Amino acid sequence: MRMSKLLMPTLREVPAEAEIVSHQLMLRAGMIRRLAAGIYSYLPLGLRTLKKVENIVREEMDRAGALELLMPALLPAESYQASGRWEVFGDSMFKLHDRSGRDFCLGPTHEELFTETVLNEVRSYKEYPMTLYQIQTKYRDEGRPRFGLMRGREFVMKDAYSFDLTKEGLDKSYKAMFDAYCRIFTRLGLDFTIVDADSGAMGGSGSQEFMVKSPVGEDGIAYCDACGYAANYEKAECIVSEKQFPEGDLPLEKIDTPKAHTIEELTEFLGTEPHVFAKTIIYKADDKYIAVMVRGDREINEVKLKNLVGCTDDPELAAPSVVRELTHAEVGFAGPIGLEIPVYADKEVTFMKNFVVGANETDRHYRNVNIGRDFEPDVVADLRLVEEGDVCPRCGQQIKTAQGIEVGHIFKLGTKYSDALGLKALDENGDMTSVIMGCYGIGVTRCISAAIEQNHDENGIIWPRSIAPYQVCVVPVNYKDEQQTEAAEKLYEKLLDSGLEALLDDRAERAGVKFKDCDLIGIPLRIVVGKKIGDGIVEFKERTMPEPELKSIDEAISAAVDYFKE
Ligand code: 9G3
Repeated sequence: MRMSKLLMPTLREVPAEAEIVSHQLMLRAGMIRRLAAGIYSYLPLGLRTLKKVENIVREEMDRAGALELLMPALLPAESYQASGRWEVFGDSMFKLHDRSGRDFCLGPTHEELFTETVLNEVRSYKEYPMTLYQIQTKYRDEGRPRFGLMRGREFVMKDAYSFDLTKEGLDKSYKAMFDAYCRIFTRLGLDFTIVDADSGAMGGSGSQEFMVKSPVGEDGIAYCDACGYAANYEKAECIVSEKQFPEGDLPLEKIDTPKAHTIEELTEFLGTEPHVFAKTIIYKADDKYIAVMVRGDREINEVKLKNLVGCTDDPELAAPSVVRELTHAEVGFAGPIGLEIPVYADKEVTFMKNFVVGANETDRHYRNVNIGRDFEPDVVADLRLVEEGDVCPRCGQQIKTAQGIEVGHIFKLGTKYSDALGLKALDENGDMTSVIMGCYGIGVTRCISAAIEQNHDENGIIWPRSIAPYQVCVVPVNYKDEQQTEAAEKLYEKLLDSGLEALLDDRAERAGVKFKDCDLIGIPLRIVVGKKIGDGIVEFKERTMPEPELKSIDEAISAAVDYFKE
């Protein structure tokens, strides 16, 4: 492609709207342009990379035996109403009406549609197992779209759905997708970690997320270098870590703690460590209220709480008016003693001795509280958030934490959708049974952002060679020098003839501008045609190499061909 003809509106300055590097560089490199919050146009360079990512996903899904379909994005409400999800996702679902007033939505995900397709089109149980997939634009009206393609309201997802007659079959389909995902993210040049994850609203028997470690990732990861354990922050199992407490069963005392609402104020006032205090937080779980206790130096894990309580909606903090009604005290003085609602305690609370809790009286606390004598929790479970330095639940070594970008998420769904939509088939005993499903997502456009977050420097993008928009760029140093421009043309033609995706920077610009643009858009190889062309020598430079190598024209061509053979 001649760059004098390429629509590549590079920017010198970082647009104010972009907070993270990948978003800044995609705008500066002229890859995408924002149309509205979370909605982007793909200019030529952005579209070329998007298609390369899609094709790698497609190749590996096909290799894994999955069949590609394409579903509509404009969907009648009925499918989601049948599964009960029409209301569940509230404002996140883009809903609209057609001219006759009929309810439609822009598809956010397609469990229902794929289940219906199999229901309508698969005639015999002999056709199972099957895995179907699509690479398609999804729509979700995110409350906080941000970070460019990282969290958009319109984005490209590969979503796959497996259909089996037995649990063993699901395990096999799931493993095939797991292996395909490992190949996909490896080919995309992403350094990824696989973490055990919560299945959330999807239900089912477990899920795993493919995470790209990055400080701008929205998900927390807890992992152990020693044994390879890795889990999403929300799911990570916590081991009790004991702390020092005063010995013996000291007598219970009610004490004045004026205005000591928070841990900090309380420990300051009492001159104790945070861990001597047990927090009691009142939650609304669906239509009931519960008290949740964790040690003062810990945080409550609301995903674990939701899964333990089994509530439909996310548990939320009780309103101050409710707290006052239930505890007869201002917020900040709640405690388990004399409370009328169920008390859920994190395991670590049962190891506390002579500790401090709210007295359910404003400005009053109890100290020297002991479980058994003073109160009994109704439920004891792992309810706290994992922390850096915790003990690994698998091998006992140190847990580390990191942020991650979720680029893939695979679920063992079970029969949630096949039950809801009536997808049944004969099993080996000749009985009609609900088909067992899995679902598997990849954030295709999000992978582009993740690749840049992991591969860039101060000059711009460093594309993994498999998804670079072009592979090699030929740059004549002096566009007024006929010998250089003609040699550059010839070299460019030879590279094309060798099957490479080549750019020729034939713009009437200074060499420095050309070099800067070539680095900014992240082209893996650059071949410079300068004064040495008189001796048949060119400069051959990989994007990550500090200095170019001198090569003959033919050596440069074969080196470029070899570079992309890997
Ligand atoms: C919705 C809306 C937002 C959503 C969903 C549905 C997330 C929704 C979870 C999934 C699960 C899997 C198939 C591919 C793999 C992931 N946000 N999820 O279901 F209606 Cl508005 O999408 N889907």
